[in-house]
Amino acid sequence: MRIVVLAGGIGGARFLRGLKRAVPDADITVIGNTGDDIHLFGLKVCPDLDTVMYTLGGGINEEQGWGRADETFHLKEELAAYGVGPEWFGLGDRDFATHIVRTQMMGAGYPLSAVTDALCDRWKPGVRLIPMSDDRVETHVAVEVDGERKAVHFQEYWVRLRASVPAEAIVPVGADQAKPAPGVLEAIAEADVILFPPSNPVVSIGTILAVPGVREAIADAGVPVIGLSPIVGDAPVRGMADKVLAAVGVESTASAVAEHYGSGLLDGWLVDTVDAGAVERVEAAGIRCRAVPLMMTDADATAQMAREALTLAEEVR
Ligand code: GDP
Ligand code: FO1
Ligand code: CA
Repeated sequence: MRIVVLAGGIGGARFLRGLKRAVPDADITVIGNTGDDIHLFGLKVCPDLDTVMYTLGGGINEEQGWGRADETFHLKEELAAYGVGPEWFGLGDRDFATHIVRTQMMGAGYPLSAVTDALCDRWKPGVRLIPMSDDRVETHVAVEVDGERKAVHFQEYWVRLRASVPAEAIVPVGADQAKPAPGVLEAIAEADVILFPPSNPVVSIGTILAVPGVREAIADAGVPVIGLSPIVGDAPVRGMADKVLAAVGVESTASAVAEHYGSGLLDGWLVDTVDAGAVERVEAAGIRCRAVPLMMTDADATAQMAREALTLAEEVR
């Protein structure tokens, strides 16, 4: 079975671990969000690609959900001693090596997709990980600080400002000019099923869908497209999805997120059992819906979520 998954960072990566456990023989292609990417200290950092790669490759900091296990921060401290920031972004010594290799290869002319392949040669995530695009896309957030409206990088909004000011608009800068990376449209066209894990609907999956051609390819693939809600009990399980959903005029409920994707894209939607009351509204929007446990508390629970998504895919096929 060929499965295509559109993934952000932690939510996508943890779901993928469950999917691999549920269907060990499946051929899984992950289309990763690169809108979170940021250039720091002259290096290109790709948080969501790295979170997927480290999580599936066994190098992730499990408690934190991002960054490397067994990490130290000597390099960051030395940079700070020179007064070189930003100090608000926590790049560890082990993680730095990934960004150095990536930046060096890109400087030598390799596209991000080829670099990601090379990094995955080490981590062996057991999936094919492709960035959504080789072209630079950066998500910016329009905010009002002290009466002044300005745009900040998504990482600055989330990591430095901790999403403490309302987001007024989300702009995937460069997305309209970006081309899908080699293999993205092919994988979608050849898929037997397409999954939206419980990733952020705006700044993870929304950004991938903003790359021209991706949304159309999914809608035209003619195979079941099944999503899992990242909103449980009218709030994100973690992160700032509520803030960025508000910025695009969508309420933070499992049913509103399904309607935001729409029946033109989604065939099936899983909500958590606490949101069973949302099933009727989602089905009224033309999307088949089931309520099942959606908390990724451990590997077994997450594998069961993946099985439920594949079962729903067979129901709508
Ligand atoms: P990020 O890039 O690290 O923010 O990760 P993603 O975009 O892939 O996923 C973020 C989303 O995952 C958030 O909106 C969370 O609400 C959601 N999430 C995290 N853990 C869980 C979980 O256990 N269950 C569900 N249903 N959603 C989760
Ligand atoms: N998240 C934080 O909350 N604080 C950090 O200092 C931080 C550093 C960081 C470094 C590398 C990396 O791959 C991820 C990192 N993250 C950090 C996570 C990441 O910025 C976010 O979880 C996602 O991009 C949110 O979608
Ligand atoms: Ca992210």
